[in-house]
Amino acid sequence: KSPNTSLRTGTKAAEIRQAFLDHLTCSLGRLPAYASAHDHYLALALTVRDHVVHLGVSSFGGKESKPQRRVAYLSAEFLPGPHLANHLLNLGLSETARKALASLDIDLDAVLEQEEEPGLGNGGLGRLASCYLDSLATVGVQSIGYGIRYEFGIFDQQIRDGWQVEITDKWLHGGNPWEIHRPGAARDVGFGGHTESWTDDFGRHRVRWLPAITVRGEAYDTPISGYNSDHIALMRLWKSEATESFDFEAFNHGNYDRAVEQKVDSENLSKVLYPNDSFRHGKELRLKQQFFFSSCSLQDMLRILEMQGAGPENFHEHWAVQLNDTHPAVAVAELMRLLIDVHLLAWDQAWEITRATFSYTNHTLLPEALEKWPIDLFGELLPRHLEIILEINARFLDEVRAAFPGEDWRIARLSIIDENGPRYVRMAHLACVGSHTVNGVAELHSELVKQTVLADFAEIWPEKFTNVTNGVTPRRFVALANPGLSTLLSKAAGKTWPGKLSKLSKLEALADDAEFRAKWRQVKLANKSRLAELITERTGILTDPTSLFDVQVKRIHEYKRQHLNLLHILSLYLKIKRDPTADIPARTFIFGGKAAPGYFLAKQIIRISTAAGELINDDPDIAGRLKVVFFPDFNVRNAQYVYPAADLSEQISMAGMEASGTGNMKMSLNGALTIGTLDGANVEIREAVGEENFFLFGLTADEVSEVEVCGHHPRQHYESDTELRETIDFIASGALGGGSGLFQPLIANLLEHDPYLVLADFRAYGEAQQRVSELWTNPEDWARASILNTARMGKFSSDRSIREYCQRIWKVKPGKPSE
Ligand code: DL6
Repeated sequence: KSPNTSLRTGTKAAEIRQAFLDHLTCSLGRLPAYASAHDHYLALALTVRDHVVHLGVSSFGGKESKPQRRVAYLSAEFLPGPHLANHLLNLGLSETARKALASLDIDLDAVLEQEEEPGLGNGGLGRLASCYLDSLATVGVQSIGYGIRYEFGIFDQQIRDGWQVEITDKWLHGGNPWEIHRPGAARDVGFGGHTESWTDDFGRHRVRWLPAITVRGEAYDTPISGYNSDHIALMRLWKSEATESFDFEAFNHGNYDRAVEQKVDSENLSKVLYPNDSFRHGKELRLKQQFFFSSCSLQDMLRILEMQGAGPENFHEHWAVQLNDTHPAVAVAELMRLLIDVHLLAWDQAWEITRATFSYTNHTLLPEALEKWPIDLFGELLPRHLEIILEINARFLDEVRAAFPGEDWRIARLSIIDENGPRYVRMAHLACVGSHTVNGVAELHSELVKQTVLADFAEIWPEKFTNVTNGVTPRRFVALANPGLSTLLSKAAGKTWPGKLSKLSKLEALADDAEFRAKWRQVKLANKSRLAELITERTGILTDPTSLFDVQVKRIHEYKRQHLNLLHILSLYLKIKRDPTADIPARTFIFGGKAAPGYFLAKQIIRISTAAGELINDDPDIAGRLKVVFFPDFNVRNAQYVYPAADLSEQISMAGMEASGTGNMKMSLNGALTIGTLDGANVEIREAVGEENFFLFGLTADEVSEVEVCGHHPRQHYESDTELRETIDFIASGALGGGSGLFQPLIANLLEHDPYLVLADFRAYGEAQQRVSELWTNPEDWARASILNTARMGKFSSDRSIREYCQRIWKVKPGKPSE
């Protein structure tokens, strides 16, 4: 029976007000008269946390007669965004809290502004993990998202003199009211050392690992609420600490540095998030981070299992463990170690349990992102795990040899150890061999996984491979981010759409209703005005909310081709300069996203977008018809302003490169039309919204492969396309400022290599943009297409994705029946 906490979890405005005041005085030690806005935030957060935790205690509570299988989502990254407003929405308390605070003369919006978001991820992969926790709680699955409590998350981005500058993220500096430290759940994790053999009482050969150092993982829990749900999910993040913080012997000998050495080294482990996405970091600390959180998490699952009165031989019946990309793939070896070395199970039984436990999601085909670790480094840090991996590999390759006699070429390609030159441990191979299911994140991507990076595995185990197309939570990205649209949707499709997104199909009929279209356009215009204000505040640039808001927000990467967009913008600029009467409707081009600090060309792409803005925005000949904005510090909070204001969503990656994309879903759901290639989830979005409501262009993935095989000559495009040549020459001339050499590396890269076929797709992109302009000049037709985009996006709720994982991969039954 759940404890009676009604004093702290009452849902009337007067009760929330009282709980808020109690927290202000009792938890924070503040007199209301002297409380700051940040104190108000902390007090309201603690008030709301009580509600969420109370739900958690009930939903995770006690011993069940037959324990359900739980889901553990292992992810090195999470990007939850600000929690407070989202919990209020999920609990149905937004308006009551507003009233409660208003009675104290406090404005809820000002309080919400105080929250610092946890930037514990780089981009799509981390945000997806957070959407999935939201949906796990919503559909009612007992689940824990395990990760790392980085002290410094993704850097804050500032733009200075047009360039990206990275500023340390200090998300914990004002305190974190959401997390609960669980000292009782702390686990120790070893590194280095050696292994030794011993014989058990039954005369069996055993191995034990004697690590050289041990680090303690401290557990910090953040409850994640679900929409209109009595379940919560937990995000359990591990912080590294020293097992012994102070070496008195060293201190007594006058060596202070040595006395705290272990503390410093241990704490470094969870200090900072590596700020690269789509690029593997061959750094020892990164491998340490991966093992640290994987080991803490598996040990925690075993601890919970024991509390439930079950043994390690039942592990797979109690836990479904999802590997979010290969970052936690070492967990395969760690579970084997825990089962055979610590719990003394036999190898075969342990291997069966391991394979029945894990499943693995691939999120990228980019070769530079596929993780592999030098075998020497791996062996030094994790000697026992290397032994286990070699044993897994030897047994696996024996099976392959038996099934495919005489086909030795398979062995080298399938092996977990890359032996082409210096030896590496291939983490995707380990994840694949150690999992019962492998999935990609959109239909096209899942096919490409089978044809490329894991082709040899797909050939021997075709049944292991499947697809689960990504999804996004409509709570945060529509209900919360776009209140105007939400009101309209609730009137048109009923109030249940945030939990049942397919209900949006009811809007279809209204696309032909002129009155509804007018309301639709009003909402969009209001969102654009809200963003325009923010743009002016952050950049000083004035934009016209009635112009077409053309948005490309995502990590900056060559494969995403922000530079294709910029070439098009500059070609429009030159067109107007040549012919001021040219028929080009007013557009505001909005860019946003972070570049990995060491990725030079990505930083050049940011610089060229700011340079384009400096050139175009105040040019009297352009007279405000084109504006270019680089919106700094794109994060979850800022995204909630940007997505609802987009008219056009730029999803223009080279086909075959973007595994799925999720920004594409968020914008289309908010009524943006997409200009895009047949890449990732674009393919399915286009199928859903109708090809007439999507601006398609560019080479297909097959055509890209063909070009790659036959070789390509970017200079031919440059020479044969006058508009392209003039645009490139214009950039090379130094007309964007900074001298003619400033963008030389970018230009040389395009003309000599063009690895992502920007020049090859330039013409088709320009033509698609021309179709965009034409439709835009007919606002009624545009509004109709915009409504149909929203109406037909029901499939892309993360609730649907999670139900698919539950049914097809985890074999777990959600508490809430499906729509
Ligand atoms: O699946 C989530 C997200 C996809 O939507 C993006 O298309 C993909 O680029 C991203 N992948 C990564 C790569 N990280 N690693 N490894 O972030 O995943």
